[in-house]
Amino acid sequence: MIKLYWSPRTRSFSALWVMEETGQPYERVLTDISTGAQRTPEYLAINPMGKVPALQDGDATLAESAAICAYVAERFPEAGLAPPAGDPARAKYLYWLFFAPGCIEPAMVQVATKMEMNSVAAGWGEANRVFDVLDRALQQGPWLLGEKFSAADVIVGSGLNFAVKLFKMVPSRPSFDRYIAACSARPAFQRASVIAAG
Ligand SMILES: N[C@@H](CCC(=O)N[C@@H](CS)C(=O)NCC(=O)O)C(=O)O
Repeated sequence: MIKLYWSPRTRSFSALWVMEETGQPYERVLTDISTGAQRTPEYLAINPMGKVPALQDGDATLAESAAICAYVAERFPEAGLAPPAGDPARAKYLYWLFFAPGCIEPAMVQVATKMEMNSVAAGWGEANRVFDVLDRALQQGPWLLGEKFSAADVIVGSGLNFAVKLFKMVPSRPSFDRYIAACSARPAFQRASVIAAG
């Protein structure tokens, strides 16, 4: 059975949410970062970065929330969380899956730290541009791929929920509020929220 290494109130949320979306059984292995459990030799053998979440599926082991979302979507195709190979919708799916760690995450750090960067050199440009691009995409909705919910919504929705609603780091916008409300209405999101609260 899949093992999901997680810690309460962390980025583990997206991994919990995507597993809950599949409806498949999985074992949750509490790796409480407040106790330093992420720095034991046993856990570092699973994720040498010493970060949660991480996932083990037989001989397959991986970390990084977006990669976990992609892996789980492909592992359980019957859950319909990713357009299949060859489907043109896969282009947008991959775009948003990579946009989350590549642009949204650093934009959130930039907002939180007020870090100044040359926007030509910074891969995400700058925070306002990232949120403007996301805003325009979400104005169409209801999901990033239109009518079809996907694992890209899990990773982008988790990040926005964290940055806009929970931590209020990023100013809200009507499209963000609508999207976060749609994500929060999903039963799998709600189950993951209860688990993630610890
Ligand atoms: N890039 C990683 C980041 C994971 C991450 O930063 N996890 C934090 C909790 S939100 C963590 O494990 N911190 C523990 C530590 O650094 O010791 C991902 O997206 O999964």
